[in-house]
Amino acid sequence: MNIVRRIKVIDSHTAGEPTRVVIEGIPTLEGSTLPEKETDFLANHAGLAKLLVGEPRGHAPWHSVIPLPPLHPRADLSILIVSALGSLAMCGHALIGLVTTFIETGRIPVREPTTQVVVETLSGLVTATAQVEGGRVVAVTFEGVPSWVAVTGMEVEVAGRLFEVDLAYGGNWFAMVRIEQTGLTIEVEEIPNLVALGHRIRQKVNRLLSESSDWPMGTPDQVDQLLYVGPPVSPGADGQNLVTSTGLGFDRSPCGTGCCARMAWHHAREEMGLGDRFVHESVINTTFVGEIRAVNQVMRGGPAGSALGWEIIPTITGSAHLTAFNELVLDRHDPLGEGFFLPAAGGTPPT
Ligand code: PYC
Repeated sequence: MNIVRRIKVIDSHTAGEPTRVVIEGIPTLEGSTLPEKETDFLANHAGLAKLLVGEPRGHAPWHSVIPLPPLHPRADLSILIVSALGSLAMCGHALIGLVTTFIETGRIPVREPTTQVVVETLSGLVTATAQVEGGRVVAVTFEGVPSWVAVTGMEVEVAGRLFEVDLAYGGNWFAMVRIEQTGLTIEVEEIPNLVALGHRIRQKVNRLLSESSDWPMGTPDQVDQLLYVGPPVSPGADGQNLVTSTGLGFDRSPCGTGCCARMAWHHAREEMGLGDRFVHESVINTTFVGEIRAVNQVMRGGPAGSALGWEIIPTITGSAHLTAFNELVLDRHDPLGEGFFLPAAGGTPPT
């Protein structure tokens, strides 16, 4: 027998971005808390991330969810999320994919018209509410983690051009860049240029972050993802997002945690307030609907009395669709073993 590992998964996409939910075949992870399980996964089973999402079984944008029995008293289940970026604290599109997969395949008790699931992620507890009609999940709304802006007006120079970058958190950290600054537009033809430019801007941002310890409290040591903030393109949309990173290339969806960060950013700029909704559009014109559900006056790094540094509690609504019931296998003679990651391709940034 040449097959030495078998992993059953269910694949789906959320607004175009793929998610692979593990159903069977992952070894039991040591530890009694989610961070302990993550530590064991990274120390002893890191190759599985490549097998789950790397090539040739996946490719750059794939994210895999590893569901675990609940490790928190208020959770229905706990999850690890892995991608080419490693272990992710939170991922909105993957959460929507997970909830849709579990409900539509009968893995959690279904209640119509709404089913609520509390999921423990490495970024905290996330409550998701699925709208269910005749067993089909029409949409999933999740309440994001407290989202906020740490830094505004960071100036970085790339190829003789100056870019103003802000850093915002929405479950993951994003370097926020207004697309107008780039001379490009968010569209499929420009993706290689935007990925390459995003990479160079992030390199400069990360250098600045590492060179000083004077950044406001809570500022990350580095950012893996960059969000281009664009104006809307389609009727009914309020703005377009393109998230790029070295490992994942670009997000086909508007990016759930990116939407949370973007709404915190608009709130800090006094462009959105409590109760406001925002239709986020992706580069392929799929949408997530965001809302500012609450605003907490928790000053985090910004000057007192300013909206900067306050945190918002966002919600994001989106839909996922199942695409495959799969069994991944590992052939012990395969020279590429458990798989591999390649850097996302990018073109030449504009000069
Ligand atoms: O939807 O939050 C998201 C996400 C993060 C990385 C890729 N997608």
